[in-house]
Amino acid sequence: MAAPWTHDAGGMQRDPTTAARSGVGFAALFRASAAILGELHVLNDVLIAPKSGAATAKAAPSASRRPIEAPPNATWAAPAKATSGDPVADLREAILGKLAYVIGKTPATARERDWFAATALALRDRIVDACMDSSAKAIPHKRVYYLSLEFLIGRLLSDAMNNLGLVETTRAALKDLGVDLGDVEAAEPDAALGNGGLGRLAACFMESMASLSIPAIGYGIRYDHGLFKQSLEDGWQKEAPETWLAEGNPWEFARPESTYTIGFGGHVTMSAISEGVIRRHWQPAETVLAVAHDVPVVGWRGKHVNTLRLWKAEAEAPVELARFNGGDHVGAVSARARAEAISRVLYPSDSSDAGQELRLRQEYFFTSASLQDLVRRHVTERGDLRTLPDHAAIQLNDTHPAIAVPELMRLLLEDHGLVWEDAWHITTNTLGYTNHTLLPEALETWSVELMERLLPRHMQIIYLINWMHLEEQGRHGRADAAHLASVSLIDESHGKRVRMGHLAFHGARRVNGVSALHTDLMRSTVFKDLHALDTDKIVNKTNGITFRRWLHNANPDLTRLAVEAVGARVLDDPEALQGLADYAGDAGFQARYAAVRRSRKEALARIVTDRTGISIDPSALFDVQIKRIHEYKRQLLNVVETVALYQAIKADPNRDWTPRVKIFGGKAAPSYVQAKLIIKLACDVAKVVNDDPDVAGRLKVVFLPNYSVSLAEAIIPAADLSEQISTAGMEASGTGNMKLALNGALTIGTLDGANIEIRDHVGAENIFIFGLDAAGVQARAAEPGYPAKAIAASPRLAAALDLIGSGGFSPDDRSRFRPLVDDLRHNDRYLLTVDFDDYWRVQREVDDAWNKPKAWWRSAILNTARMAWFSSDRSMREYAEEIWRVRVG
Ligand code: 26V
Repeated sequence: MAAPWTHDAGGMQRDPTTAARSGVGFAALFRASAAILGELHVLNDVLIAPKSGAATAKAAPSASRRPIEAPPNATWAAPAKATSGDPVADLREAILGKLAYVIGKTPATARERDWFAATALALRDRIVDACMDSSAKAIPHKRVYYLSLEFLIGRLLSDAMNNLGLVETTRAALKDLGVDLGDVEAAEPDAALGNGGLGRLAACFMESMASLSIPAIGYGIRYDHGLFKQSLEDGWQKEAPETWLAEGNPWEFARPESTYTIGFGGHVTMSAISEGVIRRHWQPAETVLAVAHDVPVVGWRGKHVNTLRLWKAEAEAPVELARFNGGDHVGAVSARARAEAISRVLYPSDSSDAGQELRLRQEYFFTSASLQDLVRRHVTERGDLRTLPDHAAIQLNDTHPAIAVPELMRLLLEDHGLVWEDAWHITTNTLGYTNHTLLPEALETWSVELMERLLPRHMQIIYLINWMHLEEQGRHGRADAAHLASVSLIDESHGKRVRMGHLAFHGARRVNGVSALHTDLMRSTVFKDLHALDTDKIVNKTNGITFRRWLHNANPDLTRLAVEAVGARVLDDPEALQGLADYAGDAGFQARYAAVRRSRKEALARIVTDRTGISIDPSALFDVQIKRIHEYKRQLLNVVETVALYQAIKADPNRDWTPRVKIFGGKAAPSYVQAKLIIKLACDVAKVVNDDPDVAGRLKVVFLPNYSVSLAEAIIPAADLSEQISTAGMEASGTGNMKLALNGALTIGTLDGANIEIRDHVGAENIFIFGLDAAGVQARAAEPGYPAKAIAASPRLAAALDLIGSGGFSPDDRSRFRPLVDDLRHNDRYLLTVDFDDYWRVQREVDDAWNKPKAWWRSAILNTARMAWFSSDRSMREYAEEIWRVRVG
């Protein structure tokens, strides 16, 4: 039966191809997408992958929570239709109308999911009204275009309600209908269109740009399947497909009228257009359509609405009639499957899938569609493409859209007839590039062979750009081979590969790092020689987080406390949080602050019991490490310290140990074997520790499965201690560190990424810093045999490693964790062994500090008070002024 709401303009879209319904597992889903491209020559239940040739160019419920009290007259969103004068009644009627006429249900038959959709649709109308108001204004002088392969949005309902000032109105309207707002919120699936920090940053930036009234469009991919669902089977991570679109997406508007053709493969022809002037034309062998789907992003107080435009891949001809009529029914739809594979699934890791053709297709697909869209808009609005840099700032979120450099050149040269010099001037004055990692294995490169096959015209343009770039070096007397090899856009050291970071760097007007340390390291390491050519190009833009989501929505009780203490202006101006410092030592305020924490910890304890069966004591110290599982983030350091603590408690059970609950959450890339083994170790340690009566009441270990934005919103307000323990120099910034500190968790961390700036803001006495700094890491890593020396010097570390390595936590498979321990003993690239003793020492300082509640809560309050600078509003203002040169407000 067709869905009752089938495709009305602006209505919900039902996606018929969810893996859930077909029962395809995550790995199979992924294989199927790749196989369609001929990358994996396997038989699968979707299609028979072409053998060769065809792949070539030819062819968690939110924590129960009360909202912050709406200030008087807080309904700042205009109602959608003629009003009765009663906002609650109006919204109630609007929700009922959506339920009946769009969802096709009665209140008696509606499920929570239906109420969610009806509520979202009713609120979307209000957003549209606000949007019509803001778009009725003149064409903005300049727009920001934020190109990102990832937007880790999470749920949108509470953001929308809060920014429209409609939390209480919605609650009351639903209550009239016998429906609980909390249940409705919990029915919204997370839009998990990102892996971690980079994708969440893009979502925070979109919210901040809307709140600051910076005209902006975010461009990305509308993946059918976001980041995989993680379950733990006997402690082993298992992946299942995520199906956020299974019941449609009430926030989005399909825009079939904004469809672009994206080419792949083929060849390049030449024509002489006048004496001595040759034009090249790309003749793609294959084309795919990019169809726009818009999600409105409403800013604080509903004053401004921006758009997140996500592209869906579709085939030009869903069925090839000639083949179908010839009896080749499967072949007749193969092009369709191949086209749609592009927006089928988010790549679930940062580097382990490097080099896969489908990934490059995704990158080019969304970059080309976005550039075609913004070029068309500019031509419509302004006529002359030479003024593009005055009216558009295009930000590349990492190198994923770096193909924008040759693509914008191609559009300007081929489609718009500009000469090279003008096209290059426009390109290099419009693009900005943000780098998010310096880890060598994470820096994108593409083989020249693949680029030539998939994007032959772009490869020609890249060669030409590179030729001019290297010529320029010669003119400045820098033609030595080592220098040229270092700045070249092509790495020739192991086969020919295009360095996407170099390409983005060279094509951008400004290049930025995401914390002060990271930016310094960009200048002194990976981009050293490129930096020397133009020392103004690299700038720092320390990351930020949106306080609307990470304080106001995630922790309404704490927000209410802040409003009561320093006034409602704290909702508009995070700097007002500074006023809390006056109360940091006040016993009454401390008690209220601690009570808020206590209630969040009780809520989290319920979630933990629900999902893992483990019961935890809310009066214990909640020690939290939540982030992707990566060796450089050193979850293993935390687990080894847990084991050492376990041994210490057992050896001296009568000491006055500080009760702790170690809480872990995070996903490992499906193919990242070591990371998955670390999860298994954490789970195996948890089993032994939690079952041991000798440590009962002192130590518990929890690994919460399926970490997500929604789960983060429940964990962060409940955290006492925030683990930010990456090897110094390796975490570009971190943003979880900011969310936790803002909510009053004290940080235990290394001098890495934004931790350094957090220390500078909250004060060295309100943070626990340990370990080597980035320079120390560099020096120590150069000393041969450092792990063996460190282990020999630390009996505590040696004992913990012995217990893990000898099967103390894996009696069923005693050698299970040998690979982890052997790697630490002989390799230890992340210097865990070197930092261990200092980490242990500072953890014991944490224990002592926890036992001095007055000082602890003072520090916690000062953390909240002094984190204002880490608002993504501040980041966005800095980008606007120094990179985009666009007006704020
Ligand atoms: C990390 C790793 C770790 C080792 C294996 C290969 C690999 C590949 C990629 C990455 C990170 C990819 C880019 C990224 O997500 N960077 C994150 O960006 C955040 C927002 O700027 C920042 O806060 C994080 O520190 C940074 O890791």
